[in-house]
Amino acid sequence: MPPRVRPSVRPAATIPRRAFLAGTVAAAAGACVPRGARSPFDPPRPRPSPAQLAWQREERSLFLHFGVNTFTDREWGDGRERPGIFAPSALDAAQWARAARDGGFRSAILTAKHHDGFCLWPTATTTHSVSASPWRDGVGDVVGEFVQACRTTGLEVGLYCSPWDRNNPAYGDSPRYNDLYCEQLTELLTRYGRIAEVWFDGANGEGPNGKRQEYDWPRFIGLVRRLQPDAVIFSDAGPDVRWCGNERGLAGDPNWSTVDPAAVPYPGASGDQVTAMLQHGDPFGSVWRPAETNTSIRPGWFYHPAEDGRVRGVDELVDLYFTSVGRNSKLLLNVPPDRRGLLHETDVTRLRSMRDRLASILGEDAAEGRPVSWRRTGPRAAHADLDLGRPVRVGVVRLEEPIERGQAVARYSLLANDGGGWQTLSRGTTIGYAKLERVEPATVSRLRVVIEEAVAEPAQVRVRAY
Ligand code: FUL
Repeated sequence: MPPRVRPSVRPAATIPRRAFLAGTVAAAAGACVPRGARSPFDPPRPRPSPAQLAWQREERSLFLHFGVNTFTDREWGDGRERPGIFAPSALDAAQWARAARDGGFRSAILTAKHHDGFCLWPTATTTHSVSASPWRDGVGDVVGEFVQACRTTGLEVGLYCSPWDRNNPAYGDSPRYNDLYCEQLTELLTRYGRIAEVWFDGANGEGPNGKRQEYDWPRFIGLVRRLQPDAVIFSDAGPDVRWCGNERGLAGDPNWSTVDPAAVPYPGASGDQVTAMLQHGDPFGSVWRPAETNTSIRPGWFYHPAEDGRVRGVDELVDLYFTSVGRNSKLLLNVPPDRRGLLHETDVTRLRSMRDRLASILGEDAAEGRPVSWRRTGPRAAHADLDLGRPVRVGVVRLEEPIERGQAVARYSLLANDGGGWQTLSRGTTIGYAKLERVEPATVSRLRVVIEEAVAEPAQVRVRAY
């Protein structure tokens, strides 16, 4: 039998994984990477599924928090809201979808049910839904209109259905509520065609019987797999996509798309080790579970008139792109519909300006079509040399690993040459899907990426220069 322990990933000189995760992740990510060739007995390193790959390539997804909280001015409803208060005066999901598309977003995720339990679709599982509201005379379906608008606009569809339900009398009576929740998922995943992402929040509370609800996660995940086999499932614990560990819009640096699944055993798990794993992943993790970076364009997730003057500015939105997509993650930006059922004009304008600004920064790739020479300098080290062919002013460099083959780079330097020798522009840790480096603008004619450490043989890195 081949040895079960892989000497190439557990050499005596490296820091044990627990210590690595305990707090020194950023500093240790490069330092603890083992050297030497992989054993032929090693299992292949994790790679993304086609659905995970498609999910990552969308780069930007719009999050829409909408429901009774929109009308009560709260963030968390207590479940006692009257369905009659849900009365958007001019709901137009096509406006949401256009704003997303015009902002450069390729998918959108709607809160079909938030913690208050109010369902935005006509459900057979409860009377606490749009059917009991005056909107569209009680025959409307927000989920249906949202899905239709996304299809027309060419956006992929995602749905958030909160397991925590502060309205449902069965909540806390664990098997009974799990049955009901599965019925809700079944309605959502069978009535609306293809769903690309199912978003599970880990919030968990007590029901009216004073008991804490025990969610049957394996059952929920199995159901989604059966009904929407091509969807990615998001939660703290994946299984396909993980939370990035904060709601400020900051993916980790380093950020590995591989994780140790045992470190975050269920959605809502907490602790330092959980936070570290969510933020940074694990270079030796056994599963591919990239991080999604969710944050809001406003202070709250739901619309509050008092926050109309506190919508994030364009500079901040562009920064978010750099700290999410630019750190091997995906940006899930929340833009909440208001009481009319429309995205506020300020937010729509900001989305458009964000796209324009990003297009002006990243519109022209000076490296497009230019020759790159890739040279291995060791089993886990390499150089990529890019000849720009002429002196070019460069302020942003985008590096990409071909992640369909996994993620390997743990530490690199970016160098530039203006004819007078090599100067270091920046140093970094992981690359993955994309690493965006904002550098002191300089006129250069050649760029070099020095891969100094990697956890496996690195595949040729793509370099773009703006
Ligand atoms: C959290 C929820 O409690 C918030 O209300 C919001 O939906 C956010 C995206 O997830 O866990």
